[in-house]
Amino acid sequence: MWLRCTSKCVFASLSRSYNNVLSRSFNIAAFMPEAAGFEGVSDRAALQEFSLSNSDHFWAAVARHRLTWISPFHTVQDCDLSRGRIKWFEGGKLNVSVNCLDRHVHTCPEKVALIWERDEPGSEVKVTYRQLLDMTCRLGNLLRRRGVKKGDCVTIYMPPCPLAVASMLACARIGAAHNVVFAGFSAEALAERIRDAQSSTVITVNQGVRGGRVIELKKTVDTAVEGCPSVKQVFVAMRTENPVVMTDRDVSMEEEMKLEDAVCEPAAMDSEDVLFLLYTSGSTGKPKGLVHTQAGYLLYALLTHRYVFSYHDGDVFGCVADIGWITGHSYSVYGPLANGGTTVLFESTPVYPNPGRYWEMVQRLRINQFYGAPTAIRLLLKYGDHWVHKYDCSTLKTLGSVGEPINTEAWEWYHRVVGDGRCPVVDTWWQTETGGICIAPRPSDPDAEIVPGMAMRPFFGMKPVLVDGEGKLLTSNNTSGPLCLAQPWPGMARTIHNNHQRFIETYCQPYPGYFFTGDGAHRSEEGYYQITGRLDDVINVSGHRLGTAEIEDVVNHCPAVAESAVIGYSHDVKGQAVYAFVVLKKEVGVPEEDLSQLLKDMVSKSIAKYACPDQIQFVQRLPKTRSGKIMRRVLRKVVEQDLGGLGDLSTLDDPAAVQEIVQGHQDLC
Ligand code: 6R9
Repeated sequence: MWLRCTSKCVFASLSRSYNNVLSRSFNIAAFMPEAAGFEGVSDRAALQEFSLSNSDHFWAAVARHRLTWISPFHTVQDCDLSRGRIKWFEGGKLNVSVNCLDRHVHTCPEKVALIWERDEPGSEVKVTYRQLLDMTCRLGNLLRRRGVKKGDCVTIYMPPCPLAVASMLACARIGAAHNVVFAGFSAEALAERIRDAQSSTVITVNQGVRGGRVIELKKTVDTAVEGCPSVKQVFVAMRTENPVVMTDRDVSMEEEMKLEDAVCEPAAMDSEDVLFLLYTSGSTGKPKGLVHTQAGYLLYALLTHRYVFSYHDGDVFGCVADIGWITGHSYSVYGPLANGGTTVLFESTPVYPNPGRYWEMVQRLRINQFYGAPTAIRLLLKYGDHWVHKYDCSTLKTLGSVGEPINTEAWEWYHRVVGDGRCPVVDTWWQTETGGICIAPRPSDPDAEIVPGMAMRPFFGMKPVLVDGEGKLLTSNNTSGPLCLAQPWPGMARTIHNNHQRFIETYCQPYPGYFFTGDGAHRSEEGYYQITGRLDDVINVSGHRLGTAEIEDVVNHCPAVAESAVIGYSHDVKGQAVYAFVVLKKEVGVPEEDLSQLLKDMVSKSIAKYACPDQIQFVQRLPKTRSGKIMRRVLRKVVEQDLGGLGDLSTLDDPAAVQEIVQGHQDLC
């Protein structure tokens, strides 16, 4: 006993002095040059502490150092979370495209900015900073000449490609906001987003190419704009050589760009002018157009990109998310370009032409940081290790995961097989609303522990908190609750387009004084965070957010349907899949199988393919409370086959409804 105690003490004191040596040899100014001016900060832990207790000082120093300003800001921040007022770097003027392009063109014009990994492996296209600036300026001039003004919002419906990035940056150059809509969304979903954003200009491509298939994107835009009187012009870039029908409204983008000047005066934008809208699902049927502004967003994207992934100059960054999602915005486009990095735009799928695609690409492009979604990792691990081992992935240094919880099996495989046990896996938690990564295992000491499946530690300046049902702070560890962010940060969304009240109600009012994320989390004994999932009616299919109400809205539009309830249930590849309970009107006279197919088609057509229910169960009635609310928790338990966990059914209006549903579910299985 005595011996054990002594040896433990000896070990502890040895490791203390070893740590002292480490922290003495750690050069904080090399790690973060701004920190040289932070009093008493000599290691990462102190830097983290400083970023919270001297938040304004921290963000001001970083903003001055990392961004190129046209004129300096006078106020670091003016935020009141309880009232939904969020302002950063007021008084400052800058241009985001200058920060992403011009300043790197001055120092290294021939450096590769984008590697466009096209659908066909081996056909990648490299675009230098000089070339990307040229494209952006020509397009900026074209937009200006065709009447797009500062403050307008341009909708972009394109797959990941250099012209899509140039479109985003051209908007930023002339002070227009962009609204990128994921090119997998249907015409109806696109139209809804164009209308809400009031865009008069849409940018698209003639066709997309993905997984060896051609996708008629221009046709989808044609259908969408029929229902959008605001649209005056559609710019069409040529992704394939196949001509498409062009109307008076359509503009041949590349041809017109050739006629434009390659110099485009950047607009001087206020820090708080809108940079982009990005629509995401909430718990009602109507998607929310989250608004991000110029300086704060860019600063947060570039800082998280550099520190979470330990991105170094010269590295090739491979984020395989589509540019239609926030991950593509922050980590395929804005973060890497603001850092002067080389970033990959991935057009294909993880299994095209075979399940070795990612790793063959890592080898061919010499990717150093790979950032992807758990759903793809779960899919690939099923195909076996040999698809990874065929390729040389030794360039990899960091592996990132985003979009949904990563289960231990997928995490271990990613770490052991893809990363060869050498690369830290950073499970990054964040949202469209947060603009950039909020909780992740890094930055921290390179040898600091990483627990599989845990997002772990807050980023600089971030203060996650857990609250109880009444909104009281849960201060101890080993506890779970709704996850809130207690301190404003520059990257956060400022509002919901045209609906600030909804912004306040969704994020600011549930727990006054805090930003409510909609997720639940667990804080471990050691103080590490693990995300447990959504607390609202949002489900996560293959890392894509979907509101159950959005799907119900579509299903309920079918004349045969009386009402419906949609829930998410766990799926071993997609994370969650969609399950719809549908009550039909009397005497429909159509076989259920046909109706089931019809409803699936309706959802694909109205939203997107990934929103399609995997299971549709027709029921006589839904379980409801006496006040008429659908008891989704009961439906979830039935689908999870956890009949013992149905919980309190005393408020249930008609207990027979549950029995019927249980029986129907068993028949379906
Ligand atoms: C970046 C992004 C956000 C929602 C978020 C949460 C889930 C994202 C996660 C994660 C567990 C992670 N989510 N990252 N859950 N672990 N590492 O995905 O943005 O599309 O807005 O989705 O995704 O539920 O609230 P977005």
